[in-house]
Parts: sequence; structure tokens; C-alpha cells
Amino acid sequence: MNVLFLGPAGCGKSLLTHRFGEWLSESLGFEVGYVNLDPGCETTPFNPDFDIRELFTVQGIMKLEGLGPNGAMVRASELMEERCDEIVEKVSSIGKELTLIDTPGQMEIFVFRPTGPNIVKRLKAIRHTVSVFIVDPTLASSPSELVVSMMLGIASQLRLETPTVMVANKADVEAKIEIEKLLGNYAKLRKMVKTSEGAFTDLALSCASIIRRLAQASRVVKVSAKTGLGMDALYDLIHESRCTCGDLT
Ligand SMILES: Nc1nc2c(ncn2[C@@H]2O[C@H](COP(=O)(O)OP(=O)(O)OP(=O)(O)O)[C@@H](O)[C@H]2O)c(=O)[nH]1
Ligand SMILES: [Mg+2]
Repeated sequence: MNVLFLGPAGCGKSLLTHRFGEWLSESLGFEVGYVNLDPGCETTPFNPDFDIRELFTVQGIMKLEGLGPNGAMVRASELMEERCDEIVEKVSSIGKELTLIDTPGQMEIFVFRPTGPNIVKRLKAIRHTVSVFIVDPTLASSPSELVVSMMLGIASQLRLETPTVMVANKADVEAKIEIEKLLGNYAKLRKMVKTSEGAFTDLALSCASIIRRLAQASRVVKVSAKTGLGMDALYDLIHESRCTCGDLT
């Protein structure tokens, strides 16, 4: 199985890839493969079996093509697209039971451009692929912000067409709202969105009902990539998503 880690910049994709992998091998004895698909990162907390930076880096593109960081990131995305076959071949030949895939910091580069969907489509054809969408509590400090974060998760699910589970990371930091509880209690979420101030309360309420209908994961688990809290719950959630889509191989 492949597990993709997705989410907004700085939400903890790389650290969670590392921590979850460490937990899978130490606690469950799995053979874990690691992939870095972020051409812009300086370092990775894990030791990748395949690293996109073996092919190109954002820094290199900036120098070579005289581009700024954003232009170089877009160019990197195009290069990933051009070398899609090679990337899929490298990822698929890792040969571990579970391969954890860290994705670019700026998720729009991967998810909202053709690159991500194309790579994932091919990975899916080879073996079961699940996404973990990470909600960053610092970007979900009010009910309507939480709704926005979840919409982003649903948009990723639509783009990549993979079973997608959602986690609230940074559980070791005190959160302003109880994310996982609110999402497990739709009536409470609606009530809180309704009473929160904002010109777009109605819009937020409509989005909340979409989340209820479309979020594949009926629950969100709380994890900490820093302390390792919730790795067992994340594993269960991934396993459940696999059972729901009928693939138990
Ligand atoms: N307190 C706390 N900090 C965390 C946690 N997970 C990640 N961080 C911190 O958040 C920052 C970003 O973590 P990364 O793992 O690099 O996040 P990322 O999503 O890979 O970041 P980009 O790839 O740059 O978008 C780092 O300073 C981490 O130490 C967590 O569970 N708790
Ligand atoms: Mg990262």
C-alpha cells in the first residue's frame, strides 16, 4: 500500500511521514519505504528510498532558469509531469509493504496541477493508495476556519480520487477548538458556525453540510507528529478506509 501525506504548507507532512513510518516499523514490524516528492525541501526527517531531488531541485531550477522560488516550483511541477513514468517506476520499485510518500510544501503545486493526479493515477493502478490529509490546528482556530480546512481536504480527495482520511496534527499544542470532536458532532459544528461572527455564516453552514456528506472519513483523529501521539488511531483509520473501498489485499 502507498500512503500519501497531503496538507497546507507547514502542517507537518514531512514529520508525520517520518513519525508514522517509525511507529509502523517499531510497533508493527512493517517494512516501510519512504519517498520525498518535494523538490523544494532542504532536508527530510526520514531517509528516502526515492527522493525527487535526485532528478531536480527548486534551488537548481532557480539558478538554471533564472526563476524566482514560485516560478521554479511551478517549473518543478512541470518537470515532475514530464518525468512522471520515471517517478512512478522508482516509487513502485521500492518493494516495501508500505510506502509513505511526502508531498510538496505548497500543496496546490501537487494537488491542483495535473502532476499529482497523474502520478497518483498511475500509482493507484499498481497498488492500493490512500491519502492522509493533515489539518493544521493553527489554520483551524475557529469553526469556519475548520470548515475551510476540511473543504481543502475534500478538494484534494476529488482531485486525486483516493480514499482520504483526515487527521488533526499538532495535538501536543493547545488548540483553540476541539477539531476532532466538532467533526464527529455535526450538530455542534453547525451550532458553533451559526453563533460565530462573520459575513459568510450561511456559506460556512452550506460548506459544513457538504463536509458531512462528502468527507470520506466519518471521523478525524488527533495526532502529533512531534510526540507520536495517535499513530495507532491513524493506522486504524487508514485500515478502515481500505475496508470501506473493498480492498483488503
Ligand atoms: N508542536 C508540533 N509541531 C509540529 C508537529 N508536526 C510538525 N510540527 C512542526 O511544524 C513545522 C513544519 O513541519 P513539517 O513536517 O516540515 O511540515 P510540512 O508540512 O512538511 O512543511 P512543508 O513541506 O514546508 O510545507 C516544523 O517546525 C515541525 O517541527 C506537531 O505534531 N507538533
Ligand atoms: Mg515537508
